[in-house]
Amino acid sequence: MNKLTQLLSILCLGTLFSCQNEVQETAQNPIIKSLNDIKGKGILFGHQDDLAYGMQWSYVDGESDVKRVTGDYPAIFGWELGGIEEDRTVNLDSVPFDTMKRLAAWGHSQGGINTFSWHPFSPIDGISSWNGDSVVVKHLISGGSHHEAFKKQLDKVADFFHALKDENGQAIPFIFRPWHEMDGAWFWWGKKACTPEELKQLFRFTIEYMRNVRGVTQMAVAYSPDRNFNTQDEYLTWYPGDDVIDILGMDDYWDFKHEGGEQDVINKLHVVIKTAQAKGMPAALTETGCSNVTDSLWYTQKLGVVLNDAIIKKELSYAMVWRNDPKVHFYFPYPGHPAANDAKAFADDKHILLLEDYKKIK
Ligand code: BMA
Repeated sequence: MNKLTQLLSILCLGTLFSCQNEVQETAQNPIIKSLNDIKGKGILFGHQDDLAYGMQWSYVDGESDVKRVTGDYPAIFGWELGGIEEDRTVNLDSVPFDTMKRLAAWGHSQGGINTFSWHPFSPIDGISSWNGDSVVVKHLISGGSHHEAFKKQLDKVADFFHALKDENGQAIPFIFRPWHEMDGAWFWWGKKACTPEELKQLFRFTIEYMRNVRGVTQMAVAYSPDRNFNTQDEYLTWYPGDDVIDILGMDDYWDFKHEGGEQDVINKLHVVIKTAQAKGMPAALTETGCSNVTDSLWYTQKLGVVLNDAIIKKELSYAMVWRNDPKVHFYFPYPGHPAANDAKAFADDKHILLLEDYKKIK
C-alpha cells in the first residue's frame, strides 16, 4: 500500500467509526422517549421494592402494597443492587437477586419501568455505603489503588443488567441511578469524603465502563442529588456531563418535614425542571416519602400539593417513594392504616399515573 492509499483507508475507517458513534448516540432509549412523552399528560408514580415485599407479606407473586390500597400497581418499580458487587445472592435488604430479576422482568412485561439504585460495599475494605467520612472515591477512579477492584464490582453489576431479559430474550431497558445524594454527608461518595471532581470522575467511569466496555446500552442514567441546592449552578455541582446522564432528578425527604416545606420542594424541582428543559431531558423526583406515613394526609396535602404545582404538573415525568419494610420503615400505607384513604385519594387524581393509567396514555 502506498502512502496515499494508506492515508485514504485510515480516513475511510475514521468516517465509518464516527458514523457508528452517531448511530449509537441517536438511537434513543425507549424509557427516555416515554418519560419525555408523558410530560404534561400525568406524573408516573413509583415505589421501591413494590413487588418484592410489603407490610403483611413477602414474595407473593402479584402482591403490592400500592395495589392493595389503590387497586393498581405503580408505573415505576424501584430496586436496589447493593451487595451484588460482593457476589451475594441477596441484596442489602435481603431481596434475592434472582427474584429481583424475575420481578423486574414481570414489571416490564406489564408495561412498567424499572429503576435501579446501588449502594455498594467499598471495594477497599468492605465498609457499607453509609460511611460519610471514609475516603474511598479517590482510590477507585483511574490511577487509584483500587481501580481494578472497582472494575470487578462494575462487572458484577453489568452481568446482572445483561441477564435482565424479556420473554423473547431481548434486553430490558431500565434506569440506573448510582452515586445519588452526593451533596449529603452520609455516603462515602458524599460531600465530606470526596471532591466534586472526584465524584464526577467516578460517575463518568461507571457509565462509560458499563456502556463502552461491557456493552450495557439499554440503560438510561439518572443524576439525583439530595435537596442541598437552591440554584442551577449548585444543582450541577456534581454533574458528570450530558454524555453520561439522561434524566435529571432530586431526592427530597427532608424539606417535607418542616411546616410549609412543600414550597421548598417546589422551588427545587423548578430548578431541576429548568435545567432539564435546557438539556432536553426528563425531570423526576427520584426519591421521596414520609417515614412510616406518620402524617395521615401526607399524600394529598404534601406530595399531592407539590405534584399539582402548575409547572411541575406540566414538566415532571415521575415521582417515587421508598420501600415498605415492616422492620425498618415504610413509605406507602397498607389497608387499614390511617393514611390509606388519603393515599388512595392521591392515586385517584387523574394526573397521578399508576400502571393502568400509564398504559392507557402510552
Ligand atoms: C435506605 C434504607 C435502608 C436500605 C437502603 C437500601 O434508605 O431503606 O434500610 O438498606 O435504603 O435500600
